[in-house]
Amino acid sequence: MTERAPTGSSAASAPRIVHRACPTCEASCGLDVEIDPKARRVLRIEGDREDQRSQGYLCPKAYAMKEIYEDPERLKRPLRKRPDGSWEELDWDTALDYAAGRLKAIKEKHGANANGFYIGNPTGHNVGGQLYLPPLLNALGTQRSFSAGTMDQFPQNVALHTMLGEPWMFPIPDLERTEFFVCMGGNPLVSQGSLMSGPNIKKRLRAIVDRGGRVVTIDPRRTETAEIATDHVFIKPGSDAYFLLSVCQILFAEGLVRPGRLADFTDGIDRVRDLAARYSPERVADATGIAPETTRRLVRDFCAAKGAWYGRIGLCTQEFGTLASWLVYVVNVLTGRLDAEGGMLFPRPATGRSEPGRPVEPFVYGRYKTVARGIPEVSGQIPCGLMAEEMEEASAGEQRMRGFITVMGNPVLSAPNGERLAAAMDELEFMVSLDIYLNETTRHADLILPSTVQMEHENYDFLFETTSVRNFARWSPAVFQPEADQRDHWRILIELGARIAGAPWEVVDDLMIKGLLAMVVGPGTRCPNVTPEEAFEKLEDRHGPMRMIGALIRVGPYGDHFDEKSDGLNLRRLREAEHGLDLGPLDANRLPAALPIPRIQLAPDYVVADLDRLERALGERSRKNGLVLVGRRQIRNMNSWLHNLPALAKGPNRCTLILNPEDAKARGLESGKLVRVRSRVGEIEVECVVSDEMMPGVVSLPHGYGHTLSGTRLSVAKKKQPGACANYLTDELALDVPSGTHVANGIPVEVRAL
Ligand SMILES: Nc1nc2c(c(=O)[nH]1)N[C@H]1C(S)=C(S)[C@@H](COP(=O)(O)OP(=O)(O)OC[C@H]3O[C@@H](n4cnc5c(=O)[nH]c(N)nc54)[C@H](O)[C@@H]3O)O[C@H]1N2
Ligand SMILES: Nc1nc2c(c(=O)[nH]1)N[C@H]1C(S)=C(S)[C@@H](COP(=O)(O)OP(=O)(O)OC[C@H]3O[C@@H](n4cnc5c(=O)[nH]c(N)nc54)[C@H](O)[C@@H]3O)O[C@H]1N2
Ligand code: SF4
Ligand SMILES: [Mo]
Repeated sequence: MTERAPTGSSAASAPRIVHRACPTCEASCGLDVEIDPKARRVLRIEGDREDQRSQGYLCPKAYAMKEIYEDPERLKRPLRKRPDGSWEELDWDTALDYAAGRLKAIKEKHGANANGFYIGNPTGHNVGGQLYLPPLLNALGTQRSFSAGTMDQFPQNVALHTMLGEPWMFPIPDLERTEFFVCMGGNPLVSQGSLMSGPNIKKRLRAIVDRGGRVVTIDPRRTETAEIATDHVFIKPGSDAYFLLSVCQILFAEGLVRPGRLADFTDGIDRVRDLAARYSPERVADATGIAPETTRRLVRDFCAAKGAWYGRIGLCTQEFGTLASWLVYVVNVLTGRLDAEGGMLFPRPATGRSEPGRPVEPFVYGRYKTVARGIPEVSGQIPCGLMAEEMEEASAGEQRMRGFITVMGNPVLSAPNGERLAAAMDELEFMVSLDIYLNETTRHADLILPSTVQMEHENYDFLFETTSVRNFARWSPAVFQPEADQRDHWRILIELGARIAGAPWEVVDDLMIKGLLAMVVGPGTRCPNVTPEEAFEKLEDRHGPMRMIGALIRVGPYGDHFDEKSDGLNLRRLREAEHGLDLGPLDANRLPAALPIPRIQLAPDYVVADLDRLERALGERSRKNGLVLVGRRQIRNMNSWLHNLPALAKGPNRCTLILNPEDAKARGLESGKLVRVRSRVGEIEVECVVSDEMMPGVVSLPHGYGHTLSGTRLSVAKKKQPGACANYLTDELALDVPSGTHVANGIPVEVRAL
């Protein structure tokens, strides 16, 4: 439980409106949630017109929070699997003792690495989930650390870490002031903007066009975003690094390199020139499918405007994800667009995570390797698709993973080769899932620990304040008090960790906050006149994530510095701002002060080394002519987990394979036909749609479906949107080598009529 009643809970039981942010995607729209407190029902959800960030905007997924809260199949109490496969409810103490006991016994008998964990995506939407992983992970002490990151942004983390010394300081397009927005491998009209968080991206992109600017999409599919863009360029999947090198080559060859003030603190510009020299647009045209003249014109036009060049997941989860992600940043530096108005800017989160003077955390890799295949760790991550072989006795032998924890993740549907993973999970000695559904993954667990859901706990947008198109700070209240025997996610994490470590959780929690305060107040900090002890006494909450957020905010760039700045921000003021706090447009010229290292490394050795692999693949790429599969997001999905909600699952089957008319004709296919799609690892059957929105040679399929397995409690998903699982086709052995990220885009497939 949070240590605090939701705002207004003392008020009468008449229907009333609670303002809070939608937690479902990065946009963080403000909502008016009208509730009947007595009946504990949500009567209505609308966009909050007074919200400083979203001004009334919402999308159909705004209802997800209500429908999850009301879903009769959502779990509220711990479930333990009986030997016959049926489930029994447990009380929390029994469940947590049981989980901690089993994990600890495995650790003691086989060593820390005999346990492993997987962290899923909703963690990023839950402040307690982010702040309270350390007590659990430290207690486990295992190197077997997996997350959805290696199916997502991890190449960007690696590129940023090696270039800027900081993996999580993402440059964000300055949509409000840019005149020329290049969007590669992202479909913000549907994803609502990722690492470019802001409500109503459609309006923001339209505004660029309306003020005479250009929006250019570069994607193997003519996406929803392309429909409102001024230009669309088809590109062959996985070839972005060649294309971006040719962009660099043109910049140097045509004298367009103008880093401006960045030149004063950037190393490696000449090295980039030398590396790019051989990649003329003519040389890479076969590999990319882009005519040299198109590239040249694009580069010249971009340089003539205040442009921002952006790449997202289509550039990450591909064969050369790190190179492509790196090169996007390189183009922004060479053209002086990084850290410049209208270009790519760095947010200034209220919790102070991009302030000057942070310690350097060096980029590390290769300290240990996976057992089965010897794949090196990168910054503590190993590719999530390799979980299966690390569990299998046949692959990892005596050193296999025996205990396993999933935290808000559904890797059977979300990670590569889900069928192999599902089978491997049954070899585990013990598996516990922190999850609210009995789904394709958690059905393999021995124990499920379900947290409260967003309607039942407060939240702070801790991740998205670092990825937003405007600076903002947003606290959200709990709308309903949870039932007495429900647990917040952070409490489950810390109680489990504390039990494994053998300490009371309250003690662990106090140690965490005291450790934090010792770093952020006192001599040599921005709050030199406050001692950690004084600061501790001044914190508003007694326990939990908001106590930590309160501390960070008070010492942050807008903070009250523990009462030294009378109009500064603190937790009380944050909580009073029921429509959120807009903290202004992103600032330019934050570098180099905001970097933990003195100079930008434009050509880091670690990343550059992968150019050999890229060069070797060039000849091969030009010769390839089979079909390749790419992913697609849809407005009513969020990865795998909204399909059990009636409002979002209704309508016709959405799990369709889109292919180009030429490719359809060659296979005798037309829209509505069932097809069999086969890859190295598996095959699925789906309905096809024929459309010239696809580039010839490329087919597109959404992920997160495949709700056909037995033993789950997802009756709506099973009935309304079962679909088939794209990740039964994703090859877990295909990796972007420098980051260990999987290739979800550009998978060779065969498609045949059924
Ligand atoms: N082929 C292909 N695969 C992909 C992608 C792709 O583009 N193509 N995208 C990848 C990306 S970017 C991502 S981020 C991953 C996502 O991968 P995952 O995070 O593994 O998958 P999700 O479907 O987001 O699963 C979320 C889980 O969290 C649970 N959950 C939701 N809310 C709560 C809550 O409040 N409390 C608790 N305890 N549990 C909750 C849900 O029940 C579900 O089991 O998928 C990746 N997989
Ligand atoms: N509605 C909805 N919104 C979501 C999600 C969701 O599931 N549903 N998921 C959330 C999550 S977890 C994430 S990470 C973000 C992702 O946000 P986005 O990155 O915007 O995700 P997508 O919509 O999958 O867009 C990826 C695009 O890359 C293209 N592409 C594929 N391969 C290549 C390639 O090799 N090169 C290029 N240039 N393009 C390529 C695809 O055709 C697709 O249009 O979205 C978030 N928002
Ligand atoms: S755009 Fe995202 S944050 Fe806004 S209502 Fe839709 S799901 Fe919620
Ligand atoms: Mo993601």
